[in-house]
Amino acid sequence: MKEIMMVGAGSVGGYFGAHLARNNSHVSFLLRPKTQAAVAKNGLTIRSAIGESFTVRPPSASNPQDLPQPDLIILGVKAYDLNEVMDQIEPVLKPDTTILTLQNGVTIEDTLKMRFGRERVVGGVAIIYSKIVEPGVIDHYKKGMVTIGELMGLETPRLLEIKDLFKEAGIPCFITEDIRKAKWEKMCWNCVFNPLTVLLNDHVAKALDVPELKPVIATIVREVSAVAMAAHRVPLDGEMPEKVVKWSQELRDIHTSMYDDWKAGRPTEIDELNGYIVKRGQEFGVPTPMNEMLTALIKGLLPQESSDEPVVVVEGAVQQTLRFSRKHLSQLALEYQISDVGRVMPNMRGTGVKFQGILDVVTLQPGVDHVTFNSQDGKYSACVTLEQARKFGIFLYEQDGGDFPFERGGPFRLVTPGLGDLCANVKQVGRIVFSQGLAQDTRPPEACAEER
Ligand SMILES: Nc1nc2c(c(=O)[nH]1)N[C@H]1C(S)=C(S)[C@@H](COP(=O)(O)O)O[C@H]1N2
Ligand SMILES: [Mo]
Repeated sequence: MKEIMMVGAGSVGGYFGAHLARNNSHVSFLLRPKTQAAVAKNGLTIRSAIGESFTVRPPSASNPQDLPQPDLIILGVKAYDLNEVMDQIEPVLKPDTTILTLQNGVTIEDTLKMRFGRERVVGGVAIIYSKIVEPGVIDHYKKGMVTIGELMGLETPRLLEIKDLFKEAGIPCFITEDIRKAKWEKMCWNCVFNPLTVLLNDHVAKALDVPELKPVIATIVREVSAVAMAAHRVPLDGEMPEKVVKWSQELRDIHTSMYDDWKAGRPTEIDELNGYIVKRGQEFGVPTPMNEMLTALIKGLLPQESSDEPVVVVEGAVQQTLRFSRKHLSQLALEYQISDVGRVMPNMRGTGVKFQGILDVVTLQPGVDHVTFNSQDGKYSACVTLEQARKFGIFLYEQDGGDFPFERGGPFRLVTPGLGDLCANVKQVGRIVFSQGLAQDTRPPEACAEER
């Protein structure tokens, strides 16, 4: 296994991939364009709280054809990205390329097997706590080991080879004869602590320390175990609820990957975790009310936008934080839509909506009289009165049926024709914050003339 292709440089792919690449120039990375650009420019950096911090500069590409044809592919991306990744790697598989997955979820190995054949697939479980700080930079907090196994349970030469690769990289790697059971045991833990940390908005410890949650945790695990047996013929230990709690003691102060995804506004793996338990439970007549409730609550809690879709957040003195995507803005009342902003602002081109249209949707708290438009990077803000915003504000969100271009101040730009201050035309608006009284304003003291 000479050429190794790591897919993904997130908390899992980034951490393990960086270690593998450290002393092995044959480790390359298949990445999304944004991450690829960052890794190509600055390398891939691990900042570890418990081990070494380092940067590697591995070959990377967002098209697998641009990388050496792999003997081993390691999947370190989120479970929900599997389909896209399978399409990407298919054309570069050699007859004997092995695919190792380190992803969460108990169906990945089967999905890979159906698509590429059993002989290609090696199952894996990663035990790690790390998170993406920004593309190409991973913070590592705890653990960092893998368990791998053949679907048929044998200890094959390729397993030993993979184990050696990890060993040379300083990553503890264990071989198991029962990779399905290992995956289901992690599934139990994930189905408990991923949703609970999100719903409690806190660390694992919080879930462990509320006495009323003890029986809830046990019920979640028992439902997962029942589905493992009914749908997959994987018998789990009767003591799993106690085991799950025991494993968690040393992870008390962590959040979970679902918590991090949720906080970062990314999609979560709920469909592959509790949602999967519910779905299979229904098929096999296994009641899973607790997992059903968790799935529903997580889905209800999350913004439904995908991570790549730009949104502007509306918050501050409002009853409820709101997020507007381009689609949401285009669906605001027709009477407020400005299909051609050039008519009111001759040097501008694009589609916008009067700020009044956004105001109609937001429920303000009593006394609100100002609103601040903050740029995404937090460096520029303009605070105007509610009346000024209502009267003059136009929020640009589209040009030629696509995103409003970044160079022109997109994806969202405020313009205020008639206000008499060009400096109030905030580019790349990321947050709109309502307040009583003045708030942050970085506009230059001398107003720039409106007409040029
Ligand atoms: N995000 C952001 N928006 C901004 C600024 C800025 O520095 N950052 N400058 C402001 C100022 S002072 C002016 S005069 C106008 C200039 O807009 P223009 O580049 O389209 O002429 O943008 C305003 N919006
Ligand atoms: Mo300005």
